[in-house]
Amino acid sequence: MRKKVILITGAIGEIGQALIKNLAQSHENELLTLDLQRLPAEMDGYSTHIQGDILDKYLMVRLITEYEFDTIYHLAALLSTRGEFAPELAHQVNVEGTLGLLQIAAEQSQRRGQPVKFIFPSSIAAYGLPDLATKARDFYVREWDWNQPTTMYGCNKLYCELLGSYYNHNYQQMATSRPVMLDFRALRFPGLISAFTLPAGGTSDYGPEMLHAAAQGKPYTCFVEPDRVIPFMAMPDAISALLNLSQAPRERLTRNVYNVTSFSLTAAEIRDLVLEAFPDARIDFKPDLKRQGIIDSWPAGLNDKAARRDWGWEPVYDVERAFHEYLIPNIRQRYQK
Ligand code: AKB
Repeated sequence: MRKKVILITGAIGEIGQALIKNLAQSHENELLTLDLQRLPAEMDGYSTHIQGDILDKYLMVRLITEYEFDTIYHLAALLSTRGEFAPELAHQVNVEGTLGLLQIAAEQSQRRGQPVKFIFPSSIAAYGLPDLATKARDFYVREWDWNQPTTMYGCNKLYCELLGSYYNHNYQQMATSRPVMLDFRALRFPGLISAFTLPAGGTSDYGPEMLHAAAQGKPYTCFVEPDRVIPFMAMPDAISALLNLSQAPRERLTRNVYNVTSFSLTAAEIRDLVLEAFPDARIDFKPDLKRQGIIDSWPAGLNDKAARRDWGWEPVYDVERAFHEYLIPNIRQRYQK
């Protein structure tokens, strides 16, 4: 008999660590986590952890023989800046890795006669706005606006959203009897800011980096101009969004992919919030035109009306609460230790 588990790939990434800590609080959840690296020691006992590669077919076959995946949170990905240094590797991990897992979820859905839930974090990187004037005009983009990403990561995310929808609705459409399809649900996240972890290889990283550097008394040079704006969200809201979308009744969902957002800030506004908390912080701005170009192609805000309407999405942390109740106190404590 195979063991029923929730599978989390990319487990040691920022979202992964926060999601595991949350899911492990309930004893009902049996977690199987997968990552190229070990889980941090403080997370020992939270899950059965496999150190391995989602592209390793033998490993994946072994896992299928031992486990039944009830829900899959597929978080493993190479982020936007890193993806530009290794676009083909990004494609392999982000697209081929996702395709392999979708196939596994599709087969398991058929075998057990019940859909496997496949939860996928997509990103503002799926958008590509042509210039700053359009970005200012079309501030809150809807899911179907400007789906013309300029990065490999953004292309990968957009295509994987489509692949997920295909496996959800049209997989094996020529078969004589309709197979049980998997249940694919995706969120387009803005830049995420955690008090406990730092991102690696993304382009929205200047937000969290500025804050964590200031708390450690380190100088920080921001790689975009002060007036550049994108949407952000505090990590606890990102975790609630994943869990709430996963628990929403299927019949309430009118889309496979939902925008979710919390607050939009310019880099200067982030600096001001950081300086309010850490008045000695040394922050300057020296744009890296290539990374800034990526930020310029991402929207200034997201229209998340569909998520609010269909499954009651609402962020708990607006900008005030995010900084004053979650980020600053926790970051202070973290580096004081
Ligand atoms: C990145 O910057 O690549 C990510 C994202 C916005 O998806 N944080």
